[in-house]
Amino acid sequence: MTAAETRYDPDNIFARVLRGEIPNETVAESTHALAFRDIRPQAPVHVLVIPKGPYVDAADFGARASDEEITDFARLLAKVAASEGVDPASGGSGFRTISNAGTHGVQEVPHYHVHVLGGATLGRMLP
Ligand code: D5M
Repeated sequence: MTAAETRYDPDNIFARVLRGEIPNETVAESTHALAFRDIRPQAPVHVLVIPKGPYVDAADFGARASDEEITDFARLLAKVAASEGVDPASGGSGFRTISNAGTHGVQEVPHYHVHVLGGATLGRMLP
């Protein structure tokens, strides 16, 4: 097993969601990814998109996932933005994606996920 694979905790909350041990409110699903509502929503639309594979964060996903998994993940995220009505390309008012990593990123769940936030004007985080 590589160091990156060893770093992945197979009992993290989202691994348990993927195994069906913890219920989730699924929004959309694809071969390699799952989208479900955040349990502590920070905006009217707050969906988490996660790969089904064991990746810790965005860098780990980009380094180890297959092209097929990466494409599938990006396509599911786009599908969620459209189905949640926030994609500007289909008349929505916009959204934000955030992915926290590690200690400085204040990542709570060590399974790669992208937050899709929208449904209201969000506060600016960068100047
Ligand atoms: O944030 C992790 C996010 O995951 C945080 O917004 C709460 C959410 N969360 C935690 N447990 C669950 C379950 N069981 N279902 C749905 N959402 C959940 P981050 O800091 O990016 O790691």
